Amino acid sequence: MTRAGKTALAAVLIAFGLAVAPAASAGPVRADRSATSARVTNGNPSGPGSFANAVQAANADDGIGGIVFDSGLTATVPDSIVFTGAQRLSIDGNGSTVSGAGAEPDHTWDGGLFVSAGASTAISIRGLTFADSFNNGVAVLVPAGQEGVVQVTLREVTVEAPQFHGVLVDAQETTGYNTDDIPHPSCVDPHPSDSPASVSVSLTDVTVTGAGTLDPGFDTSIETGCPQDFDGVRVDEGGEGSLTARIVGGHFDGNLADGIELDESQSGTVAARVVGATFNGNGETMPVTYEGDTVVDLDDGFDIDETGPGGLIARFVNTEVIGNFDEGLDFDEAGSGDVDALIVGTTAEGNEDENMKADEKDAGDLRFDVRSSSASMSASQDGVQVEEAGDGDLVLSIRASTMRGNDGDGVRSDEGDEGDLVATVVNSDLSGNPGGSGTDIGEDGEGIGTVVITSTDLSGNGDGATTNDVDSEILRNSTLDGP
Ligand SMILES: [Ca+2]
Ligand SMILES: [Ca+2]
Ligand SMILES: [Ca+2]
Ligand SMILES: [Ca+2]
Repeated sequence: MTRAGKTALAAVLIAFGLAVAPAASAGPVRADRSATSARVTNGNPSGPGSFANAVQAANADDGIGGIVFDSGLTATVPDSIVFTGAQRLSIDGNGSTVSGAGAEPDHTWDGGLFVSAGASTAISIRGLTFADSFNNGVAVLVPAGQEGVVQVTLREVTVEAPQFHGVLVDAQETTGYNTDDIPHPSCVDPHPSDSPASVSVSLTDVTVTGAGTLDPGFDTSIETGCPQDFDGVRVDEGGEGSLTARIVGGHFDGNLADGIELDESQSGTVAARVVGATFNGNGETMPVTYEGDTVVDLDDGFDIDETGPGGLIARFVNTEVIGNFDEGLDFDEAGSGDVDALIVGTTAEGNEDENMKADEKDAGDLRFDVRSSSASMSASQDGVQVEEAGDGDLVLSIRASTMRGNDGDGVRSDEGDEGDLVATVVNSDLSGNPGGSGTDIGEDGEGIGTVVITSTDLSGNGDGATTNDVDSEILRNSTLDGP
């Protein structure tokens, strides 16, 4: 990239609050200056110089704040390696690999090739590949009662084909690792702890592929009673506290459930900032038996679920979300709080359900702003679908974007209950959605609905521009008819 290009990109990132801040909260965690490091000098499963030995040393001595691999090692890991210390820990892989290949697969998912299960508030890993885990790739299990911010920083980390999640950060008393739609009664979370802590995850040039590569020798849903909901990256935050995820670069492709799922419950906000990453081909989860029925609950490219007081903030820039088996981007907010989504330069195409979807419930507004992006070719749903319910307004803006060839509408928007609607579409191509409308925009309950569509192609749709209870619709320089 040219200097001018970098400057322009930096300006964009700063404008959207995505700049890479030098502050400690965003950068890689460094061990205390006084801390010492343990070295990994061979790939043995145990003994002097092994990865297991280095972690055991850190468990025994909180003065050890770093683990440094020699370069080019492949370390054999037959069982979960668990860090139990409370100190900040930084692992530098120097391009080495830890591998669970050949190990006996686990049947519960609170382990991994590296697990932090103590009270450490900063885990940082760089330059390391986690291959063929018998469990999760990397897991951070936040203990009950943890306070402050638990920061997980991964840089140039690859996770390939773990049996369960690629990266799991669990700080939530979930009812189990259920899929969104199946609260399986017999599914028990192996780590059922909420904590007051917030969780902050920073992933830079991280690749997670093939999460949920299950052992063919047993059926997880039968063994555990749980659906097979294993994501590339899964972050569960419960109790007080918020969830922040910052993702720069990287690939989260071909995972069994979601590419990334962020799940925030009780009080607190969730904020996701994503630049230049891919979330492609995720969500081909397997059928499970639930109440006698076979249920297939397919999953998304990027899924954010927020409940309780607090809002949902999403910033996606220059990102690909293609060919996922459920939605591409799926944002759900409930309880008080707003949804504030800004999507720029992003291609969300060819997903089975909506390419981009936001669902805001209860008190709070929904703002959904799409610029220079594509949400085309949804196989069974709308290109963009946003729904606001309860008190609050809906502000939808589509600029210089393309929503073509979807099975449903190009853009569908529903404002419900009290609150106003303002929808603006400018310089966009919402043509060729023959089974639906170019725009289908409704305002229900009390409130005023305003739609302004300017310089937009609405041709080749089943209906050009559909409105429901909207007070005023203005079409300027736009094409409604024609093939
Ligand atoms: Ca929370
Ligand atoms: Ca909320
Ligand atoms: Ca609302
Ligand atoms: Ca209304």
